[in-house]
Amino acid sequence: MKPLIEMNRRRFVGLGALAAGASLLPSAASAAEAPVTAHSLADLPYAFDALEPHIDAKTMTIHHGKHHATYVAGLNAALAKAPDLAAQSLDKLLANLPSVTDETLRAPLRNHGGGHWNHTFFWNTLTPAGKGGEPSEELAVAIQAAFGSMDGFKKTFGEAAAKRFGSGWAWLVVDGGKLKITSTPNQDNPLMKGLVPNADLGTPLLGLDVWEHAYYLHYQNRRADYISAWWNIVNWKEVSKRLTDAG
Ligand code: MN3
Repeated sequence: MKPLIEMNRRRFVGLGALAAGASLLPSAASAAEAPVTAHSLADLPYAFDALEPHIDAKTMTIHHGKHHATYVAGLNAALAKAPDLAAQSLDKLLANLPSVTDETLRAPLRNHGGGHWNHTFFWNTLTPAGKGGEPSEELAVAIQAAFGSMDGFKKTFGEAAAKRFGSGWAWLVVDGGKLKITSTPNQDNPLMKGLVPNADLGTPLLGLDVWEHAYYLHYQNRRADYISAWWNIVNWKEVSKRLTDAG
């Protein structure tokens, strides 16, 4: 799979760049010793109100500008203490988390790195209603093979999202050419091999954020209504492309 986050990364090398990125860095001295790679928050690929009425503008504004931004800042703060890891793509970093033995480092990388990856993936999974197209033939055939029908797929995926206790995500992944539905707690995701128990891991194609911050302002406790509305804004062109890219 192509690294998702590469396009969002900036490399701070000179003193001028240091000034611009100073708040992300532990100190000018350590950044001057070696180039420090910092992750940044990309703009949404659509306006904050573009997903209405299914996801409201205020939820999108806070979700992106506060929640996602916090994950980016937390990831950069953790990587500032581990410059050897900062050189890796985020995809690789998450896949290699079990090799990070210092739990005080691994926990923020897992929570904030997962949060950054998951939200970037989530924004790109969505598009204004009516613009997402249909699943490609390749994806439609794979859904039929794994779940019997599109309705069967949506039912099983919706159940995984509804049953995730507390905060977490539901996922459609491809693993060895086969589609599977799984869910993860917190900001874990299917890239975190060796860390997530009871999860079917693979290459993520579709992910649904079921943290209350994703829906509570509009839907309050009605997570099921959020899940069913969410299907209206899935970007099937992007999901289909991810299946093709997964090879
Ligand atoms: Mn979220």
